Amino acid sequence: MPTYAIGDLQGCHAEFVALLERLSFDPRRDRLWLAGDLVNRGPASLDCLREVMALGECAEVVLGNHDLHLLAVARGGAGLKRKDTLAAILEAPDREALLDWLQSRPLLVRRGETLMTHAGVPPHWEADQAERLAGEVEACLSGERAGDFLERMYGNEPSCWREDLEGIERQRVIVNTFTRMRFIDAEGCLDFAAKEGLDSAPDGFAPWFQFARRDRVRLLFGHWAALQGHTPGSRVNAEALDTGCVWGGELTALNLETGERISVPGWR
Ligand SMILES: [Mn+2]
Repeated sequence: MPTYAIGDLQGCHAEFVALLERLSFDPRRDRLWLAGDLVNRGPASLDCLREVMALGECAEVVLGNHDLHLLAVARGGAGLKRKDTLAAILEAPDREALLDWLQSRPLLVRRGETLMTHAGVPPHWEADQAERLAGEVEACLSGERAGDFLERMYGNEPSCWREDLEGIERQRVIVNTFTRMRFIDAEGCLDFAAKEGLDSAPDGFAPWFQFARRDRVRLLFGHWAALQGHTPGSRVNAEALDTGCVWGGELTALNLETGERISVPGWR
């Protein structure tokens, strides 16, 4: 009963189906972990959502920034952006069921010492704390005032975590960390200005996985296509899953038991 972890689909439905075929994936036997950003930028976000939702209990999914953007547009009053390819979902007859399902996905999945989030887990959050903080935002998304939360979730401030943050400021740092983080500094502050390239880190900032952490948990993450599946200079046990399917790279599955990576060509 293999478990496979796959990075950002971003609407690459045909590639997702091809990868599952390559794996001889059997939902009665195998398990799938998806690192978020199921939708947007690619050609078939609606099909991706339907396909993953139909997998039911055999797929574990965490929310990415594009998934949250979809929810913010549909239910939080946010506007579509020029490059968004979300219209088919917003107009779909099963839209509410798809959005309800998406909104009830977690920010973090944990099995033992393996944790999956969309962007990663910063060194100043140990596994138990990361799980608790993700739970705080998951409670907002499933609560009666989820619409309010989706309206106020966006923003780059505050950019630094402090344990005494409260309310929307606290929730915003948690969301931004788990779904948007790339470069951080030694105090754990997030950068939002740099491009994806590893050489674009501002002074004093470095990729989050280059800072040592006290535990040795295994961290699975997507979000950062420019890494091409690598974590150069890593000082933690982290595995990059986004190999840029929507940008003409590949869609990759990591076999969590054997460590083998299996890829199919991305969208051209
Ligand atoms: Mn992302």
